[in-house]
Amino acid sequence: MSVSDEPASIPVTPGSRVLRVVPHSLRTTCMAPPSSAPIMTAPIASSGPDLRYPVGRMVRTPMLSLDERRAAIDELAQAPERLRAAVRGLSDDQLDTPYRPDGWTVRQLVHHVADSHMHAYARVRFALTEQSPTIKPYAEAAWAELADARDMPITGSLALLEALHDRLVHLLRAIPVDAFARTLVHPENGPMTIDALLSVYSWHGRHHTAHVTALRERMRWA
Ligand code: NI
Repeated sequence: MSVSDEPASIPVTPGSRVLRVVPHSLRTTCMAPPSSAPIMTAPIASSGPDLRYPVGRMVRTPMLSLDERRAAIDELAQAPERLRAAVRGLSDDQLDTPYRPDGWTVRQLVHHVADSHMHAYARVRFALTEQSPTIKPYAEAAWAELADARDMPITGSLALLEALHDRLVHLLRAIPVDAFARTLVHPENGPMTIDALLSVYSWHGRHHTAHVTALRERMRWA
């Protein structure tokens, strides 16, 4: 089964929760499983808080208002420093701690955000320079198991994110309003506008940073 790097938007009915049963090979991914995975409902009380979604599930918004777009770009601008602050002072042992049972380690999370946002950077550029190009998904769970993502210091990925976001944010603040309606085609999720990419990736940085801050709180790490 291929692994979608960004999930389809999943409607959440107020007062209800869904528990998605996924193959073990997918459990380390930060993202929801593909829509073909079986779904069963479960009462929230039996499973406790869902550690995977500390800021809620991603909502992909095809068209943002001017204020929403400005806020999303501002969030992208702040994301590298927020992640850097979230991991500041952690030891190697702490960086190698999974953020939840069967989850990625903090180190893998940081490298994953860099992997993911390199795709964001490239995807925006493809959408701006080609006519509705089809982009390449990637197997994010497999990428997170590669040697550099498992073992390397996080300094490189933090610096990479700062450089990527500097360029991406400069670009997004420079393009005309109608450019945000330009599209690319995700082979699994269908057509996506640049606004949709913005809504996805602004959430994505906040999502993984919250994994780290929530872990620090639970573990009572200073
Ligand atoms: Ni992710």
